[in-house]
Amino acid sequence: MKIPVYWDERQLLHDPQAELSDGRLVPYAESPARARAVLEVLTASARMEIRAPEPLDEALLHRVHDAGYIALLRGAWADWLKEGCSGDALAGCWPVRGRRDVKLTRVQARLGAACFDAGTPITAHTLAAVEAAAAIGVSAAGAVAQGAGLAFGLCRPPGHHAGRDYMGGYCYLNNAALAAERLLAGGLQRVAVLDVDYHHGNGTQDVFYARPDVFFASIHSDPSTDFPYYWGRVDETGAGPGLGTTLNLPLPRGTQWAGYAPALETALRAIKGFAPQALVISYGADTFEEDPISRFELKTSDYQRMGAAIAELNLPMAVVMEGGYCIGALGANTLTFLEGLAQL
Ligand code: OKP
Ligand code: ZN
Repeated sequence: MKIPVYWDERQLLHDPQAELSDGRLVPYAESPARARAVLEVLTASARMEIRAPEPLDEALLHRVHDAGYIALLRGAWADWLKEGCSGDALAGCWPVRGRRDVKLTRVQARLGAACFDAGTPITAHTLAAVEAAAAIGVSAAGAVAQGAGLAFGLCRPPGHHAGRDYMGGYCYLNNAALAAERLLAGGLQRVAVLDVDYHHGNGTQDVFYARPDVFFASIHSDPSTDFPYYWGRVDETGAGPGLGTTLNLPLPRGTQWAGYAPALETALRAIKGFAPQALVISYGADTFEEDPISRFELKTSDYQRMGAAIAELNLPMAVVMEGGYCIGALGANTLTFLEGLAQL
């Protein structure tokens, strides 16, 4: 059986100009070339079958994201032009913590209240790309709900930093959270999300923080040194009915496979203890040794090990693409991971 790979060309249309990095405006790292590189390698593999996603289910989208936030995303570009702005739509004014809730009309202001960094500019085609990525995440989960043992959503932009009502870190809609909700909508009682991106998946954590039916485990660079800074510490374990269903495993910069493997084993043991019926994997290849914005030191062959270890859970798996910025190795790293998961 071939591995279904969901893809939509519209994801390439999202192409912001620049981002802030160490106080400089630099070319946007989350570029269309990333997705093209992965698509090219997966298309060339006889093990993969490229498929178009199902149209995005509105009810499912509203289960994960706030209606006002969805409306903001959908209207932002037109509102931005109406306000006479010409660059990418990007906030320049943010509410300070504790600022009282005020009614905002200007999109310039509303964007500021709905993002936690300057990494999510909105362009003319961002909405189309973001909705395509969300549909891809849902479709990969749909394939699993219908019996596929493994499906891959080649999502771009990524999603794991996006919360119920906010964007940030290149993410607008949470593709992994949507995938988990799709599995639950298909009749499952318990789903786990394993996030192996270099950066903590704060959006996914927030969406499911008080939920007893979704276990969230993340292995990431220590937030005391790395983005997203305000989430991802070990004492964040869930709240209310979701207490104990969040597991954070921060690792230091410079981590290699020898340091990564035990954390992965800890995450897998905890997931097994939760007894989920399916697994969503937020896959980021920015743990790679040559990643330009990250500081772990995994090698291409380590992704085979990572995939094979996760496959030991013996769960159906919907994988969604998150980060990974070493474009030259992104395709090979992703294919190697999927081959490990499929135990090829
Ligand atoms: C998105 B994903 C760069 C500033 C930080 C944000 C990184 C977002 C990563 N010096 N930029 O988790 O790969
Ligand atoms: Zn990342």
